[in-house]
Amino acid sequence: MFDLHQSLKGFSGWEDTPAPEDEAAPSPFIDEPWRKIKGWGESTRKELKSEIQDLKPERFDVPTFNVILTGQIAAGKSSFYNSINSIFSNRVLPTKATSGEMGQSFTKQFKMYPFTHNANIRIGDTMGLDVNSSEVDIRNIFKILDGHVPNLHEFQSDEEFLPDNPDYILHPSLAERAHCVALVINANKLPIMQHCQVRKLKNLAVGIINRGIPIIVVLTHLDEFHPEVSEDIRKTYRSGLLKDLVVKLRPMLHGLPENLIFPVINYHKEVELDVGMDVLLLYALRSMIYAAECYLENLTAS
Ligand SMILES: Nc1nc2c(ncn2[C@@H]2O[C@H](COP(=O)(O)OP(=O)(O)O)[C@@H](O)[C@H]2O)c(=O)[nH]1
Ligand SMILES: [Mg+2]
Repeated sequence: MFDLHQSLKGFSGWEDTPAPEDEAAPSPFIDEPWRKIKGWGESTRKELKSEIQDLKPERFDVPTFNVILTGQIAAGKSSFYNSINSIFSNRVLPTKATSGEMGQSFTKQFKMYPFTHNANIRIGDTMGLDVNSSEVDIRNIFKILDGHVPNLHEFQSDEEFLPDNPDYILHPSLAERAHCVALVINANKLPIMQHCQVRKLKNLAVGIINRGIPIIVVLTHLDEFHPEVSEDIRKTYRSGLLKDLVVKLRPMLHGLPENLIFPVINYHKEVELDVGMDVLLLYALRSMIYAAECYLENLTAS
């Protein structure tokens, strides 16, 4: 049987994280939370929502904060977008961004969604990477981040989007570029990720870091990764398993600080909103806009 605890020790695809054989399995819960948040109740949800709704890029020469979702295929990018829309609509919405199995055929399309609950935010849903992705796919993601790709563009498989394409945006303005990248990663798949996939994610991260664009990691499928957490979501930051996962993820993302990594459970089977799920999702979204704000601030200052 697959043993997650055992697998976390070795991290099959993670060349730089060997672990001694006799190390005890990490405790599922620790006494002190490894992250402190304002709370898990209605007042926190309300506060985060109103804060996000008020954020504007008014000090900068751009109409919107542009957040681009990328990462693994089927990690939950479209579901994340749907989940945050559900929270702001006060009910679990039917799928808007293409999600699930059906979404596979559309994963090569780039789509920029307006966020109707705050018109100052746009969220781009992109194809992600999997074992079959090539270097060209990674370069095409960089083209999106750099603003060369128009909304609704369909990438042809294995074809690099180049300036000779009539749709190519040659000189994108800051308003067309990414101001933050959300790397969406399935927490449950991470410990069993293959070398080649880890390498691709690392390459993606290097390219984003080299561009100076901030990265926020969204760790999805927390419910599957640590099922006891989904029974009581307020235990999220007391999960030793999750803490261990975050510690092991950081080197892969070139030492990305822990406070830029956000575990979530996307709406996938629920029919009612859950305040704890919303708090996790809203923290992730708020951090993306904060990061975008910081990025624009730095560009304006320099
Ligand atoms: N259990 C669970 N399933 C999820 C979660 N997020 C997404 N899913 C499911 O994972 C599958 C892929 O999600 P999708 O949003 O289409 O992934 P994308 O390819 O990254 O856009 C769908 O069946 C979702 O319902 C999550 O946090 N927990
Ligand atoms: Mg999708």
